Amino acid sequence: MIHTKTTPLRDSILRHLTYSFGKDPEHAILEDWRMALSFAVRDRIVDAWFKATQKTYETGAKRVYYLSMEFLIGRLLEDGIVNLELVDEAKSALAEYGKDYHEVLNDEPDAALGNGGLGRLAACFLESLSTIGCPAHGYGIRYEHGLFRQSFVDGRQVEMPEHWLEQRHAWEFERPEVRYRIGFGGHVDTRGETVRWYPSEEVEAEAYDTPVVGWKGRWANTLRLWSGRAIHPFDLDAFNHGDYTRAAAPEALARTISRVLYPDDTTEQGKELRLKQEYFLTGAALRDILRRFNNQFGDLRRLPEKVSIQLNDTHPAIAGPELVRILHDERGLSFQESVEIARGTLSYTNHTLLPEALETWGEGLFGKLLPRHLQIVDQIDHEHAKNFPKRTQSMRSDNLVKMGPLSFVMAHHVNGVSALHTELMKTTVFEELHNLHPERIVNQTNGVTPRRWLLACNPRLAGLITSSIGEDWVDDLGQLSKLEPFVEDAGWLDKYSTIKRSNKVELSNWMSSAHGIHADPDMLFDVQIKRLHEYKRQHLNILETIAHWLEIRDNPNADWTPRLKLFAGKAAPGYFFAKDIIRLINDAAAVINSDPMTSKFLKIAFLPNYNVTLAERLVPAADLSEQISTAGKEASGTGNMKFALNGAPTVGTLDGANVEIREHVGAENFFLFGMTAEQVMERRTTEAHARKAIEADPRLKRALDEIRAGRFSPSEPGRYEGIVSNLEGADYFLVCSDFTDYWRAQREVDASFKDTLGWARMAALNTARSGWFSSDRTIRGYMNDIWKAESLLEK
Ligand code: F58
Repeated sequence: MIHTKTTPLRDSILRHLTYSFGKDPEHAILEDWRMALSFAVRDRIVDAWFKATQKTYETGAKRVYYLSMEFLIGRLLEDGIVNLELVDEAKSALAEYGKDYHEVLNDEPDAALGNGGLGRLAACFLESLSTIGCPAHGYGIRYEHGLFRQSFVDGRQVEMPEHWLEQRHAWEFERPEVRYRIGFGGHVDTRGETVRWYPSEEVEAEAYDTPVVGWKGRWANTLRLWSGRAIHPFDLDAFNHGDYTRAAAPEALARTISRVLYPDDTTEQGKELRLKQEYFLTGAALRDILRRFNNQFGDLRRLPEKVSIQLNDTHPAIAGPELVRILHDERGLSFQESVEIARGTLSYTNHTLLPEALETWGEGLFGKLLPRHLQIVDQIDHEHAKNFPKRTQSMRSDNLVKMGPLSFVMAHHVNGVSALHTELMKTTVFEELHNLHPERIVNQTNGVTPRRWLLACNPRLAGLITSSIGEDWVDDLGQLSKLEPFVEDAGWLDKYSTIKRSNKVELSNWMSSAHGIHADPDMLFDVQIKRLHEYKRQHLNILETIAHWLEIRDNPNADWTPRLKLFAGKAAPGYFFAKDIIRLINDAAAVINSDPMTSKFLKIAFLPNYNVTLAERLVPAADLSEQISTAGKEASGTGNMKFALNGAPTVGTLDGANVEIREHVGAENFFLFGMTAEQVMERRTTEAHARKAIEADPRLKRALDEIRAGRFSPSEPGRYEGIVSNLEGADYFLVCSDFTDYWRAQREVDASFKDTLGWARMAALNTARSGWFSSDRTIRGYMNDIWKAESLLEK
């Protein structure tokens, strides 16, 4: 029986439970119910998926390909249910079987195939591409182990492998017929004009497809993830000789390639595997893209007209040389024309200005794994230098292959992810290349999908919005501005604050049952959730918290605004300074939370294992959003947008998209502090800036003294000497220099929060004025300015 829209969900669930999973309702476990519901929902997505594919073929439309090493998609069941508007039906269907909807949703593991913002952005983009009806594929790697699971032991981060596929996964379709051979190493054979690469090692990339459905199920695109397999999985000869390890070796080796997601790129070991992963993804994606193009159009000169490939950071930047290799070496086009076709097809998004995060590869390693590509990079660089003789920024200096300049030269457009970031790209990392190609850099400020980040995660607020202005905001978020008049209505504001309070109660209940953390929902919920990094300055936050605690102790009877400081985030396993910050926050929490003198006014909680699902719990319940990076360092941020949308005003610096958030929500609804990017650069040149800042602020000095004296680590007083001496010394991220102004901004927050109605107004204006931060707007920007692609829903 086919499960169409007309089959009641209740029947589809039972049918799948019975025939797909072989269980009757009496014996089904929670996972069976989750799978049966997922399959029932999936059936309905598949219909839209087929239709979208068919329409793309029929119209011969241009296709967009988003290549990314990360897709942080999180859970998919609720996403499907919400986008197909099946929430009520799913709830009542499960209730008929005596099952709780939320319990069933909570059984789904997070697909954590990404580290942070970059991976989550890719996931929001996929959903928006489907909502808009732009024909698109995401290409990534099907990591067996996603981002590590984090727990705390005595306050320290401990990493454990993540295994999302251990439980059954409902959303992918294995495509054993879609496989490509990906080679590494070997040698290059040149005979006259003919050049051929003969790899010495090959693995197979096998496709797994996940349909991504857009709002109201009008369109669905594909996320195609590659998994590594051996070409000859089993060495029978070795087996027959009793060498079972050698017999299984080819398979084990090939699988290594898609085994784990890289948690950071700071360590040397494993660099080779990372480069292999990047070529594995890119090589497989390009073969697949060209196969599809050939079937439909044939003439490779039309590639830029029919195909747009977006490189999510430099990780798939090998696409440039690989495309040139295929066009030139394998398909016989001239080198020059191959470069032009590749450049007409590729565009590149930069996500960071941090010099240590811009990818480079030692030419030894690069040449060993990809000998032909190294020659091609050299030739591209040579030609570029010939055209621009005064050029100094090469992609081939210091015995390195530099992926930033390579991506820039091989892309028709290069974009930054917020207005400030894009301008800084032009004056810092890509200054010279920008001057040579002034039309190439464009801005596309990031956004987030309103389906997941408001409609699904904050149903109470979504309900109030829909009852106030109708439901069109869901895929036209600018309509939230229609809420502005309601903000003058005290009755409406009261509803708005009641919703925030309910969300806080719900979060408190969850924290208490899941983690034994007891929080009073009347406190100000002050939230900083993101990867741990010195530039994100979680240590500025905890320093201010400690200083504040000491001040409350000095005067425990004053009318302090009660606050709960919430933290969550993972540190890269090899980033020891960041791990020390986590431990300091946990140590400070242990001391401060058990201080009876202050416990009414201040609590700290660091929730373990931050992931998309935890963010979905925290964002709707936040009163205050901490976006406190050193100006000039956070390319955009997207958490900042989720908070503003859900009615948590920002305390933040003029960094990344904070600048644009402040412009949209209004300066009076944003707690600004800190130096500007320009002042930061200037301050770094001031001698002993940190010492001077510490001397000038007794609160800061006291907090640092207490940490140094072991107040939070009595069994090991010197535990945080590294952090304290770093702050007193180099303080590259200017924690000390920004402390005093951060403190001032936080006291302004305290005062504002006391005015309940005023705060509700400010929060509601944040919601009403965040419409611009929808990833639908961002994707339309890419479609118009970069891809020249069209929506097939509007045709
Ligand atoms: C982030 N980058 C930016 N990189 O830091 C953030 O400002 C921006 O909003 C976001 O991209 C989306 O544009 C980011 O998340 C990574 O996670 C790297 C991936 C490769 C390994 C090292 C971390």
